[in-house]
Amino acid sequence: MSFSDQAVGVDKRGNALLRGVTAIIPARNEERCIGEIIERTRPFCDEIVVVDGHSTDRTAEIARGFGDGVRVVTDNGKGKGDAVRVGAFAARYETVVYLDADGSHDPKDIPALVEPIKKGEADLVIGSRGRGGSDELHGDVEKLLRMIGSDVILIGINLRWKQSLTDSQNGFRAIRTEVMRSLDTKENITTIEQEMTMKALKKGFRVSETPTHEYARKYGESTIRLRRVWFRYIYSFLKYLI
Ligand SMILES: Nc1nc2c(ncn2[C@@H]2O[C@H](COP(=O)(O)OP(=O)(O)O)[C@@H](O)[C@H]2O)c(=O)[nH]1
Ligand SMILES: [Mg+2]
Repeated sequence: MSFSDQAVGVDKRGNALLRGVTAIIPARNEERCIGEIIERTRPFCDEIVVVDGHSTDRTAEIARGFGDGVRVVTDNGKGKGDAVRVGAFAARYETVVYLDADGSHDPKDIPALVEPIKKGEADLVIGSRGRGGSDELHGDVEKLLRMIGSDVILIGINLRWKQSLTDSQNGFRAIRTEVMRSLDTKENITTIEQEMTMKALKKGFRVSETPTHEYARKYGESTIRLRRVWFRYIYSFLKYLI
């Protein structure tokens, strides 16, 4: 039995929206949260693929313990972007939805992300923190610099492809599996999200967004260090802009 047989996610008219959805959860050393995230995600998809980033804790073991409907694959040890790509090729259903293993994303938002794809109105749907709010984007100098950088990139994307997006970076997003596979993504770190957004637009796919709230990571710390990645954000932005 797939999870969607017991799905609780339905649209306003009571139609099940969730058939054909693989939830992909990149996870590295998230043993404290991964079980809860899997549990909360199962009602909203047919299968879950946990992409383990060579965790040294019990992340993979906990995920495997769920058995049927939860598969664990291992990334190539290059970063979250690589994990996102590996997940897309491991998926068995026609729509994939990405969410983090740290409690930042609420699985209850999955139906809203998937709905425009199921209706044939979009190929990529980004969860917008601009419209849904974030507990992680504001409050210190590093976050301010991150905000400024991501806004500059966002404005560039909107101008280049005549869009009115409010978030080009959020990892919480749904995309048609074959579209994701066709984008030929190259980024190995979190620059994968802007690459995915830009390449989808460049290839003429329909990109839309839906408000989703970003919660503070439940345990531990973000692995992203601005001083190590800022150059890659600017370089890859310019590279895919042309
Ligand atoms: N498979 C895999 N997952 C990763 C890797 N790096 C981060 N993640 C996961 O990607 C998600 C987002 O990472 P996080 O450090 O919270 O980044 P932030 O939310 O942008 O601050 C979390 O679920 C992490 O466990 C990696 O190298 N491989
Ligand atoms: Mg996080």
